[in-house]
Amino acid sequence: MTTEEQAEEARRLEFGRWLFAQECEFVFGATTVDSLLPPDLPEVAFAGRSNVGKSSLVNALTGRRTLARVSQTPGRTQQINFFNLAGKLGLVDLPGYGYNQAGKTVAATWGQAVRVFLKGRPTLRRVCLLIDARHGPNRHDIDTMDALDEAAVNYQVVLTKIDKTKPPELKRTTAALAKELATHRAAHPVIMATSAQEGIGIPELRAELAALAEGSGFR
Ligand SMILES: Nc1nc2c(ncn2[C@@H]2O[C@H](COP(=O)(O)OP(=O)(O)OP(=O)(O)O)[C@@H](O)[C@H]2O)c(=O)[nH]1
Ligand SMILES: [Mg+2]
Repeated sequence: MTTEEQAEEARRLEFGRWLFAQECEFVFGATTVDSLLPPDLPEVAFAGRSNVGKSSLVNALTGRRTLARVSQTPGRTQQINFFNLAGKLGLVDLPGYGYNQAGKTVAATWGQAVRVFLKGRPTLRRVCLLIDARHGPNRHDIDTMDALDEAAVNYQVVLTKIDKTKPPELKRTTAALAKELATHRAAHPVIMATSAQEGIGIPELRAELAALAEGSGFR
């Protein structure tokens, strides 16, 4: 990295730190397509299988323990939850896929609302696709990648719970994923490695996402 690139990186990190230290409020939880919040701010959504750590990541990014509800039991988040970060960036915590405790009909409605949201949201700047660093992608994750490719929605893989992996394992998962991502046209090539629990990779992810916020001045 040149000195100039280092200075740019420091500015990105600082802006991310600043933005995510601002007020973040829960706005609305939608369960149906009709009740989605009207598109307004640039948005980042957090998607991935149940229990992968989406709500925990939203809390870690915003430095709040209880903004988004977290649970030991998969299927905790059952709505499309909209958060407003400083009036500059929308954060959207999605219900997980691959598991549900609710009745089938309700689950189908959520699934449909999520699909409509992911495919037709004009303000959606990026989807963070969360994948457990211990397990790598499963069939559902690959299907989601394919659907996002088709909808031309930019997405970035965020590995979660890296505190539970050893470096060689993490390296293997990352290498295999990079190979997979190279075959997906809407995928962002950079894989973020995080632990919401230990705060690892959180400043870097803040910088990455803050660059998408209104008036950030970053690309
Ligand atoms: N060790 C470790 N555990 C984590 C981490 N992030 C989340 N967890 C745990 O994983 C479980 C699920 O976390 P959630 O944030 O509720 O997961 P989610 O993806 O929102 O789940 P759904 O809402 O059910 O789709 C909880 O027990 C968390 O404490 C992490 O970085 N490290
Ligand atoms: Mg959740």
